[in-house]
Amino acid sequence: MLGAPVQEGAGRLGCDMGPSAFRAAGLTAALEELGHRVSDRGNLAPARLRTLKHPNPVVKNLPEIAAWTEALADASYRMSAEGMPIVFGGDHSLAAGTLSGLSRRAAEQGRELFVLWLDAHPDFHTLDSTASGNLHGCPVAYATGQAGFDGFFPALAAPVKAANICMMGIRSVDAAERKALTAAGVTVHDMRAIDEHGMGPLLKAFLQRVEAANGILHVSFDVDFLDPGIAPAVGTTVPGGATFREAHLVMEMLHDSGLVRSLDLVELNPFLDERGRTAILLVDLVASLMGRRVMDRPTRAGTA
Ligand code: DIR
Ligand code: MN
Ligand code: MN
Repeated sequence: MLGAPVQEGAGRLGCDMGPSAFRAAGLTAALEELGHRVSDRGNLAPARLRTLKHPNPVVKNLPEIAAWTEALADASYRMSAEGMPIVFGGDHSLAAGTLSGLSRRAAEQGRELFVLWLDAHPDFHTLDSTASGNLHGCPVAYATGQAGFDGFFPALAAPVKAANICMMGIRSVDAAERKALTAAGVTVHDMRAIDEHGMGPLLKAFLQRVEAANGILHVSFDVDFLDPGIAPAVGTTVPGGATFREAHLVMEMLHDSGLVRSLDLVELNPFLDERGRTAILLVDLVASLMGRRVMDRPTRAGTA
């Protein structure tokens, strides 16, 4: 695991404390208790800053986010050869780097990278379409090779196929994103779809697609996927998010699938937390993803 204390992509300060909060909430111990061997690589630093000016005047901290993306792409590419990279932030701009490095690795292995994006937001803005200028709203557009990032963000070795992305928990989409998501062919299960069909069946259908394609699965977990009532430590709370059990079910099903090869944990803002409860919930969710369960049951991976 690797901490990425990037906060320049979010609209408010505090995500730089995320890595410390994950550690203080016991992430390492939770994984070791499940029998995993854990190597905490400490916190990453960004690459060297370049002077970058984008014509869209609202864009914030472009040199910083480009430098983080460069370092994260490299780190996640390297870590994916050694085990299962868990990168904890840090705001969601860090996924620009992890998706870039992981898709490069998958392409070299002749496999397709699939992405489960758990978030209130699709983060599908380009540098031209963003209205807030907060670059945590852009990583999916960048990683899928949407136009307008050339010369600003590092070049992609292998873009992620938009059709290989499944988003769940979505409930705050800007107009430009809605159009672009549909055009690109991203699967978006908004909260209404989850209410209507249930988290389990929607996730199951996606996992079956990944398995049929012999794909590699990356999970990108934004704290605001969760309902703010159970997870207050995030700068962009949106009502109507995933419940405690919906979130655990996702993680439990992901574990049983045996398909997950890497994980981002993002947008935890400890400054906004209540006695660490959001950080602790996140650690428990990661434990479910990594095999914690109520009762033994058969799994596809055979790791019961
Ligand atoms: C919001 C993104 N649509 C924006 N907000 C996010 O600022 O462009 N919050 N990603 O987590
Ligand atoms: Mn996000
Ligand atoms: Mn979000």
